[in-house]
Amino acid sequence: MTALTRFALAATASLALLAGCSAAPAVTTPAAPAAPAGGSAVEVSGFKFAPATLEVAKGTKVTWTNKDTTKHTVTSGKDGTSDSKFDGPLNDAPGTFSFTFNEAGSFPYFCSIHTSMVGTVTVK
Ligand SMILES: [Cu+2]
Repeated sequence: MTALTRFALAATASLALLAGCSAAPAVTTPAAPAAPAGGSAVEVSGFKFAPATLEVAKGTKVTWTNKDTTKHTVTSGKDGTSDSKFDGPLNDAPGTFSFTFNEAGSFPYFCSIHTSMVGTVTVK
């Protein structure tokens, strides 16, 4: 075996090692956590909350936007009785009210001017 042949064999072996390395499984990057399902915006239009039921993750700030040309409120509670968790005026369009839900649970609300307008925010 000549010195050149030995060098060639060594080089081939090195290449094979390198190839083996690059064929190793790539480290997979975990996918970014998915955003919480559902939006955090409620539109108030035609004397209705839309969506009337909204599901959000704890810590989500929900914003109601009034599209009507009349005032509404976003008042927590049910059957027209406030439970004082939140109570926001919604001036005529484009009035907005926001509330951050930091506790899990089901939070019904209504409009204190038009008590047939009802909605619920469910916090997971
Ligand atoms: Cu109203």
